[in-house]
Amino acid sequence: TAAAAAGEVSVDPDMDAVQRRLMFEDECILVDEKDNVVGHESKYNCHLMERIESENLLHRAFSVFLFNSKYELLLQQRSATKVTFPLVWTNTCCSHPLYRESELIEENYIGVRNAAQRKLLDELGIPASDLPVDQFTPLGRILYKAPSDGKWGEHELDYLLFIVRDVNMQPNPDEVADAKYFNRDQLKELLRKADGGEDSIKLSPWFRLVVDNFLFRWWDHVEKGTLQEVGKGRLSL
Ligand code: DMA
Ligand code: MN
Repeated sequence: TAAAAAGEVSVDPDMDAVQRRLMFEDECILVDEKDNVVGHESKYNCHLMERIESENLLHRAFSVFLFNSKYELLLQQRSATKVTFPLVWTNTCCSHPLYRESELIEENYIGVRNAAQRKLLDELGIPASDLPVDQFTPLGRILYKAPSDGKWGEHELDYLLFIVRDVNMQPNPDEVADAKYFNRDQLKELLRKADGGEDSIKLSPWFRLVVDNFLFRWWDHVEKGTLQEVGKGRLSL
């Protein structure tokens, strides 16, 4: 309603209008630590540290890692207007499956695949026709909690989806400040810069978790075409 919208504006006067709209329009899926759906809540409330701590709110998310046919990984730098983790470098695309029929389907990970296809178009302008949903390989999911600043943060059960595909893209400046393909050496250079505090390069906490625990091993499987073997029977990390 208009009154609610006015209230929302006065609470966070500096929030970017596009991001504000998504904060209230997007309804995230609340889960327990075993990924059973236990409810739903606005994106806004799901990312308020106070609500996360007081109600132990945990929501379902996904992280896409897209490689081209040269086996380079597409990374993005989040836009300056993102409410959580502005300007950090991270994997290709992250977001949340929403509390709607098409994105709640658990069979064969169809819900998270549909959400991934939706957000790769929204954030990077990659046409859905370049991203058949059956091409996403789910490799696991991670549970993590990470504050962004004092007020905002993440507490997610995050599905990791890998895909090898040459795509067209047209990044959306509301979401993405920069997008670039990295080979292994270029990524290692980025990690060195981030670790050295150089060039004010910051990485997202969830990307860092994946880099430190899985990424380079899984990259071998990307190159060998054996990603299916990684996924087998171990979708809980
Ligand atoms: C949320 O990403 C998901 C993860 C894995 C951090 P996000 O903040 O980019 O979500 P959205 O794109 O919906 O704002
Ligand atoms: Mn989230």
